Amino acid sequence: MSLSRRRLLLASAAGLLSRPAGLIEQANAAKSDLAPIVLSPQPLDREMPLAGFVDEITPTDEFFVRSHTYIPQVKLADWTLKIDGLVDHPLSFTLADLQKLPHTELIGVLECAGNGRAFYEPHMSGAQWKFGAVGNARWVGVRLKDVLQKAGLKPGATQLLLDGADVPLARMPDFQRTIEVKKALDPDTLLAWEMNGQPLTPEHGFPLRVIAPGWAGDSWVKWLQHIEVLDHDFDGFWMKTAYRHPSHPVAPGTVVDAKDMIPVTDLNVKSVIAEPGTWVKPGDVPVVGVAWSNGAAIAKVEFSEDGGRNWRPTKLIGKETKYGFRKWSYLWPASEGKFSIVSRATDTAGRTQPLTEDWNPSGYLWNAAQGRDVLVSSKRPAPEEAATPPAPATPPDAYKTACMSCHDDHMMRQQRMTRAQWEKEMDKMTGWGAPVKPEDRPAIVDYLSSQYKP
Ligand SMILES: Nc1nc2c(c(=O)[nH]1)N[C@H]1C(S)=C(S)[C@@H](COP(=O)(O)O)O[C@H]1N2
Ligand SMILES: [Mo]
Repeated sequence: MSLSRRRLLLASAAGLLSRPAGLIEQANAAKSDLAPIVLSPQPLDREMPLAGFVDEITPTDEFFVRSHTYIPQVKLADWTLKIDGLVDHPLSFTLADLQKLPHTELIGVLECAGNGRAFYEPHMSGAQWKFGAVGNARWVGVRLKDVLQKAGLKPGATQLLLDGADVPLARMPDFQRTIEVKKALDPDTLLAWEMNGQPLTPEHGFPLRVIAPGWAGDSWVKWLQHIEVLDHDFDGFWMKTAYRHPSHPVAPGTVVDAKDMIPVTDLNVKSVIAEPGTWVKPGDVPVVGVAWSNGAAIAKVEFSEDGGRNWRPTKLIGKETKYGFRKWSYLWPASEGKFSIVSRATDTAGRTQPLTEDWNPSGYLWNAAQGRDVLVSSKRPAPEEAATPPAPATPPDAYKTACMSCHDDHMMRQQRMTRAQWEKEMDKMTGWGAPVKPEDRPAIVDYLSSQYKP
C-alpha cells in the first residue's frame, strides 16, 4: 500500500481527517520518506525511516535488518535443527517435523540493542542507528519449551547455546548467543518460521529464528540450526564481551570494568513519532506514533511541542498486545513556527522514558524522549541547499586491502571517533584477521581519524 493511502486510512480511522487536502499534499511531499536507510550494504544493516512507524505491524520489506556477516542462503532440503548437550535424547528436526507441533502466533517488537546509538555523546564505534532499528511483526512458530520437552532437559541445564547458519568473516568470532533455561521455557519464547504471514525471508532468518519477546534483538538468533544445552555460562565473544552494559550509571566516556558489566536482556519503554515529518501546514495536525516496552502494557503516551517542557496527554489507539507496538494519536493545534516535538511513554510497570540518557560504552538501549524539529508553515519550505561535501581525501592503498575487504565505505562514513578510538578499533579488527601490515597501520589510522572524526 502506498504511503499516502496508508496515511489517509490511518487518519480517517483515528477520526482525524479534518483537512484532507493538506494531508494529501503533505503525504505526497513525503513519499520518499519511506526509502530504507542503508547503514551498510554488505554485511546488510538497514534501518526503517520514521514514516514507517505509522504501521502497527511493520511490513516485512520495511523492517530493519541487522546482520554481523553475510546473509546465508539456506536450502530447506539441507537444513535441520539439532539439539544436543545436556538432554536425554539428542534430536534433529526438519521444518516439517517442527510444524507438526502445536503452532503459536505472537505479535512482538524486535529492537536492536544498538538502536539510538547515534545519539550518544561521546560517540562510540558500531552501526550508527537512529530511530528505526526496531519493528513489530506477527510471528508464527512453535514454543521452544515444547521442542525442549521432546529432547528432555537433564538436571543441571542452565543455558541454551544458539547458533545460526551464518559464517563469520575472517577471524571474527562466530555469532553465538545463549539464553537462560528460564527464558527458554517461557511459553512466549518461540522458534518461528513465519513473519507477517509469509515464510521468513533470508534477511530475517529463513528458515527458523528465535523469538525472545521483550528482549533485545541480539537474542533473536536467525538461521537457527543448533541448540546445545549447557550447565555453565558460555564465554564466547558475543556473550562475554559484546551485548553487555554497566550494572550502574557511569560518567560519559568511562572505561567500565568487565565485572561491572551485565548482559543486555529487556527492552526499555520507548516511543516514536511517525508523523508529522519535518514540515506541516498550520491547523489541527494529526500526530501519530507507536510505543512499546518489554512486555508491560503501555499506560500512557504524552506529547510536547516545546522540547519536553509542557506535556499533553495523547490517545492510545489500535490494539493492546503484550509485546507489540501500541499506537497513539494526538490532534495538535499547531500555529506557525518552529517546534521541537517529543513523545514520552510510560508503561504499566511504572517506567517512563527519561529526558536524558545514561551513557554506556557500547551505546545500547537508548530510550530517552527524543525531540525532533518540525516547521509549521503555510508555505512549503524551499528544499535545503545540500552542502557540497569536501572532496574526500585519497585513502592509502593499504586501507583498501585492510578495511574494504570486509566493509564498505558506508560503515566508515557513519563513524565519528577520536584517534584513540580508531586505534582501539584497529586492534579489534586486526585481532579478527584484517590484513594490516604493521608498517601500513599509522597511515590507515591517520586517514580514518582525519576523515571520520567527532
Ligand atoms: N545468526 C544470527 N542471528 C542474529 C544476528 C546475526 O548476525 N546472526 N543478528 C542479531 C541482531 S544483533 C539483531 S538486532 C537481530 C536483527 O533481526 P532482523 O535482521 O530480522 O531485523 O537479529 C539477531 N540475530
Ligand atoms: Mo542488534
